[in-house]
Amino acid sequence: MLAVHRPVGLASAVAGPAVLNLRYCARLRESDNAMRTIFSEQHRLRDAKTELYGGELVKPFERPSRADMVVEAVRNAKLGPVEAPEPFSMDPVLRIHDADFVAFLETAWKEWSQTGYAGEAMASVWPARRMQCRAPRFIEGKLGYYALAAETSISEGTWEAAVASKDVALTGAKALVSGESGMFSLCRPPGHHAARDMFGGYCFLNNAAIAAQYLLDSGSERVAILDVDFHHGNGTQDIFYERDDVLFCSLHGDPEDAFPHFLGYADETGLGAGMGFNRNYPMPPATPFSQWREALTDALNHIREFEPRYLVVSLGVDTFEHDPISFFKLTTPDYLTTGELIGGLGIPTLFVMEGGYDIGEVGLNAVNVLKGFEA
Ligand code: SP5
Ligand code: ZN
Repeated sequence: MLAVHRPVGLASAVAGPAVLNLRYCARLRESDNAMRTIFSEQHRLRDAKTELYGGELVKPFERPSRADMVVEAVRNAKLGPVEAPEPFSMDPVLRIHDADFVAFLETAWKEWSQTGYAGEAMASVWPARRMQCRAPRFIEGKLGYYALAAETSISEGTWEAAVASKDVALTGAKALVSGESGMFSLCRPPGHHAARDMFGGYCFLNNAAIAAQYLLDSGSERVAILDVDFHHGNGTQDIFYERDDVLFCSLHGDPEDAFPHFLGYADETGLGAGMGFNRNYPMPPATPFSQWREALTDALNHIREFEPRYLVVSLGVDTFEHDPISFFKLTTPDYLTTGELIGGLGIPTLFVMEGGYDIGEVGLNAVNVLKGFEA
């Protein structure tokens, strides 16, 4: 059980007759325990028609109904209030992402639509080995320069949704600074694959990294990031790889077998000042919860030793046994246990939504982590 520091306006509540006071107290206690969810309807602006999957263009796995299912599950579970984000400036984004990359994301759809191509904006050419790594003028070249994978197309509204998503993350982070012990930023599109100058893996702006930096900039010395999405959080790792103020721990499918394939090995432990502040737990196909939980326990021990002021959890539930693009075997009750284990740290925690593609179960699985955390 975490201590709750949320300031509540008691003054007006205690003014009425005694019987009312009692009811008010009960309600206050209830909402004190409740976790607040930040959610933006703007997520729907990210509604790409195509994803490159298995050599075909398919309807994207990362689709609007995901977030709608999660917010519905939050409401059904009476987890707590669902609130809209407040708008932040681009400053916190520019603490993490390069200005030229941000400018590219902002104008990519417009530039692409001016070419007259029929489809959505997709990378098809890269600065591969022994070629020049510089951004060319034409959008087709720029896409390859800034993309880390081809599956993620940029569509109309993608930028606007990504901006709203980082506001969702930042609003949650700000509430932690105000004394909340647990917050849920229901971000969509997700963020953990996005590096300072690359998009891909359904991610554009790295919501978790932006929130973590905001927490540091609010005056905290150390922040830990725990990434439990099925995929390695390559973007987050890359962003903090040479730093000792952010401990990054990621549990994921072995990159030998799983996206993003080119980062996430166990021997990536940090560089320079960041040496020892990056920990990867790659795991093989069909990994069951018993094994995954051992990795989680080890990561949590390292986080405890690090003594962070805040914890950011990149919460993907694509570790689920029936996830259509992943290969772990977690079950719905396992997410309750996961939340309990994370809550056992007693560190103020921001949950940032990442992946999870079993549309029918993504809501319950995500909410179970949050319920477990609060238990
Ligand atoms: C945020 C997040 O979860 N992004 C994941 C992006 C994964 N995109 C590439 C998926 C390639 C899937 N190949 C799966 C083979 C399954 N048979
Ligand atoms: Zn994922």
